[in-house]
Amino acid sequence: MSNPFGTVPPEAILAGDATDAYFERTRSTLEAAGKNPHVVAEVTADQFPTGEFDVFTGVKDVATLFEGRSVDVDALPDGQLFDGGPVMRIEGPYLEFAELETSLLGFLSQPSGFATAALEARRAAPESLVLSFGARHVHPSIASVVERASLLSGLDGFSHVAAGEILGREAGGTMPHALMFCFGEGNQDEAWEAFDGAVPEDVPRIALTDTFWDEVSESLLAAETLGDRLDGVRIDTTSSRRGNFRHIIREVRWELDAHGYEDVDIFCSGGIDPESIETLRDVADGFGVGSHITSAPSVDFSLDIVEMEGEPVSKRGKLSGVKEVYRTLDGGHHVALADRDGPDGEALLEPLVRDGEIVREFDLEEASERCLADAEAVGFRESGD
Ligand code: PCP
Repeated sequence: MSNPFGTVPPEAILAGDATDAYFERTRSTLEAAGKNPHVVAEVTADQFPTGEFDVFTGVKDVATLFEGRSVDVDALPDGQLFDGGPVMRIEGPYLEFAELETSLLGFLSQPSGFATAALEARRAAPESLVLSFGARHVHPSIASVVERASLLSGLDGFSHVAAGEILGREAGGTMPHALMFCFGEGNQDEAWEAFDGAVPEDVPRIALTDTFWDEVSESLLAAETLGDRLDGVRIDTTSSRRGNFRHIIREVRWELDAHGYEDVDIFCSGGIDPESIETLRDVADGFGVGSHITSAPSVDFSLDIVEMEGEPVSKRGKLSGVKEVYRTLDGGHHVALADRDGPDGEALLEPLVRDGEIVREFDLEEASERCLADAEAVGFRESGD
């Protein structure tokens, strides 16, 4: 099939063509010089712990990248948190993987950034429904990367349909403002009734109630229109009209309760971030989070050779020698030389590839459980309570 969107195809990535040109020059030079040293390289963001943890993911794609290459790779498990030191170690002849550096860092950096931001949202309201709504902010070819990172970090669901097919999970969602406009102002009840009549029974009846009138009026109208069939209202008030958003949500809750609609939940979306989730979590039942996740900075991973033909080496400012990282008993992250005694705790780097063969299995649910348990262990962005 042709590639109308100009994205780099999987074959180019696997072949090592998705690389920076200087790696191709390096290959030419080393081959001309008859050099192909045995090296150990490590992927690291910060050399020493900084006090800020990030979530590690993308490791499954890196395993696929290295399949069939004569190297050994060790890495943190998918979903593990880290704070300094290596997240991955590659050992073998340098020319077995020189050109892969660009793609392997890309496979790790952006998804780990998405997952870290999603975990911030998750931890801001552990008891609330939190959904990923941000697929529209990224190139569609990586929407599944956003949604997978969101699930890894414990979000309850996501909106992107094709990502759902890839991940084996159904996308969620109810209605956009476009649907409300198609029925028009004054006909909101018709829009919600038509929706209720048209979509499958297992789709929650969440009415969008901020389009034409104030949020209280539309929410009460939705409740009167659908009665017991209404599960909730979604309020996506544009930021310029928000004033005090917490007050608006409390007012909607009050009036729904006052009119006997205590069972109608309130969902918030539009510019929702961990701070607003913390502010709203006691008055709203759920949140749709988009740009906070999709605008997350990539984790600034780099790959460095730390051992050359058995001897420790490093660039200035980096740390030489093969390292191990540990989760200490008090939830700390410790970096040490791998051939020395480590602290009390768990060594975190595990075999991923052995002589070109993938030696690990990947399970998203298991990785998500690991992520949430480790977030608890290290006190990741503890929320105010
Ligand atoms: C919601 C919101 C943002 C979307 C979700 C992502 O869309 O207005 O555009 O949230 P973010 O602000 O956290 O990135 P809808 O209300 O469904 O948008 P529409 O106006 O298309 O109905």
